[in-house]
Amino acid sequence: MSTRADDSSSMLSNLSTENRRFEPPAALAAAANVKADAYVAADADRLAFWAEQAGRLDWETPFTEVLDWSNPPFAKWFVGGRLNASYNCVDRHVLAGNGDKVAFHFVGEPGDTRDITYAQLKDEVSRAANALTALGVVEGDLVAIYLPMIPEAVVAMLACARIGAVHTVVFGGFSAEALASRIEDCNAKVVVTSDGGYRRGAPFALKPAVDEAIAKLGSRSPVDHVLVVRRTGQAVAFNDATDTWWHDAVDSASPSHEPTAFDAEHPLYVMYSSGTTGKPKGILHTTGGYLVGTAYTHHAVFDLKPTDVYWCTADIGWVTGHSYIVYGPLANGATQVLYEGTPDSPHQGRWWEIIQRYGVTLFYTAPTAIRTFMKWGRSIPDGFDLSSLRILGSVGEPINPEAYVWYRSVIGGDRCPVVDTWWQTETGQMMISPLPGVTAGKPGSAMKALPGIGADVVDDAGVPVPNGSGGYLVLTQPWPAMLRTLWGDDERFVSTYWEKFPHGAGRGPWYFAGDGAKKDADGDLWLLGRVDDVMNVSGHRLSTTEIESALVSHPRVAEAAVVGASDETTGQAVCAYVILRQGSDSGSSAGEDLVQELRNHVAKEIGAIAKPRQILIVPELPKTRSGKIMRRLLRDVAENRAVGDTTTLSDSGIMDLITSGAAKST
Ligand code: 6R9
Repeated sequence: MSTRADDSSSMLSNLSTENRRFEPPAALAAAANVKADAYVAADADRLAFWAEQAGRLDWETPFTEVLDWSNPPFAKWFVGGRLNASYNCVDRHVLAGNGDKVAFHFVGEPGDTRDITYAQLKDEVSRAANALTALGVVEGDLVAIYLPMIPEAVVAMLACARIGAVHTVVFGGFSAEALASRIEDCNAKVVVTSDGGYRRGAPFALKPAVDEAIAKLGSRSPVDHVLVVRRTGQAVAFNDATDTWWHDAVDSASPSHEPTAFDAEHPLYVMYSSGTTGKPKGILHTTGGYLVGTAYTHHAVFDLKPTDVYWCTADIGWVTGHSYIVYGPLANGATQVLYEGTPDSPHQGRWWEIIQRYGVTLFYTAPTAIRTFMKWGRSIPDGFDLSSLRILGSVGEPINPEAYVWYRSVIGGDRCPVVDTWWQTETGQMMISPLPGVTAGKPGSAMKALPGIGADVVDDAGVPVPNGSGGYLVLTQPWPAMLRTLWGDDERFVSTYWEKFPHGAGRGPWYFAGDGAKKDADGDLWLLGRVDDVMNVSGHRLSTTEIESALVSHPRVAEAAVVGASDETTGQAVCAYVILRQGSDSGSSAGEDLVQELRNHVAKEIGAIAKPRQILIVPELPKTRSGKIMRRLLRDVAENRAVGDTTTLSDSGIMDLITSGAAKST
């Protein structure tokens, strides 16, 4: 984003012309967990509001102060309180008589299924806690978890929390290199892994990457033990000095384990976020505030009722898996689906089949998945009974209005509210989102800050912009699940998030989220993408999100990624990569006409200035494992550079396809 203060209002926009509105269904609104008065209560006394939400948890020792913000940006929430996260997520539900309730309907990709009740989960977590203790893990130790989406991943996380060990989950898709750097940075004593997992119908290996990571670190390796789950049964190299089978250590351990309470600010986990530059940031979350923030938002935004079946499709290695598969939903005693694999294995209706089979009522996924389903066509979901669904969530990227409407109509049968939830690894909990029983949704808008959360859009000087203008998204108040620091790097924590807007109206610094946003005429919020991705074309700031949404609003486009490439005359020029909906031909002769048509379509939707200089029709886009488009790599292609670091790509072959396509078109 440009640094000129007068720039923020020159952002061109087509999104503000969106005028479709979706009122909450009357029955849902009448019975909603959270109603409009929550905003009023939180506005009247924010800290009292959060103190009340803390009452959803069991505290061994009550806290004496809600928030200590005397040394910003270092926050302490629920000061003096003591609790155990694993007890709150598991034991207390069993003690309350819900031991037979299913915690997880696990669905393995090859078709194996397993239902795990809260009572069974308690035994399994207790066994794993005892096994970790036997391996020498004590309070404050770091444990790396490198597993596929299997129940043991959840069990391992909760077992760590139970004994006060700090987990760091590394995506199963990451390389040995990435694993090694995380193990070293956080000094992990134990690694929990598996022989492998299943993806796209085939087994893949994990254990060799752990061996390679440890070998790479050599004498610098902090790892004493590797605990190995047997998932696929493939052959693994076994080092008797360090390696232990999970089924040996855990299955033989006692299923009783007395959890100890820890301070509310005791570290719960470190999650590495691979920014676009520099070494990954180890984002630290602590116990009390994080659990309060995730449990409350899950209760409010998904309106969780005891009979609901909730399914979040995120990987456990992404923060969404931590907050909205493990800690929030389990603290609330939810019944969930946990699915190991991909949406197209063995067929493109796999997810809808799972929803039909388990009667899923609350569904949480990412825009990238929704656009993929749009590309495959509605006849696939139309073949399944999705009538159990009542609320649909979205997270990870801005959801294009067209994708929102498709999701609501095709998946949600025109009856389910869509909750577009904006948040980050750093925020730990949802921050900006509709409430399904309160908000009249606007396709493409995350609407406004949840009760108890302060968000605004400011210009370069930190002054809130008027309605109808854009700028930087900031969070104006501390919140319970906020990151506490970057692991071992307080300085980087302060400089990355808190130095840009240091004097938030005399109330301490405001949190700089790194996202561009806009307030519409009603003051509702539209997220515009990372500020690093904003383009400057002949002095006009253009948001990648808005041009992408204009492209996706064309009936032949399923997905689009837009980047700014340097241009001699305009400073930057708009370059677009487009995936077509299935059935629309992508042959090269039709291609030229279509490209012209799409360029004109953008000009009509936004303005001539936003007309892409170049549009490439591509079969796929480069994405991270959490589904975010890696625009940095597309910028490399657009500017004819060698493609940069691709280690966090979900599929490394994609860049070859795109670069060869780009070469042909020039
Ligand atoms: C939870 C998660 C954070 C970044 C964030 C923003 C983008 C996430 C969004 C969204 C628009 C939404 N983002 N949700 N943008 N609307 N509903 O995604 O965490 O992986 O740390 O990414 O994702 O750019 O700053 P994380």
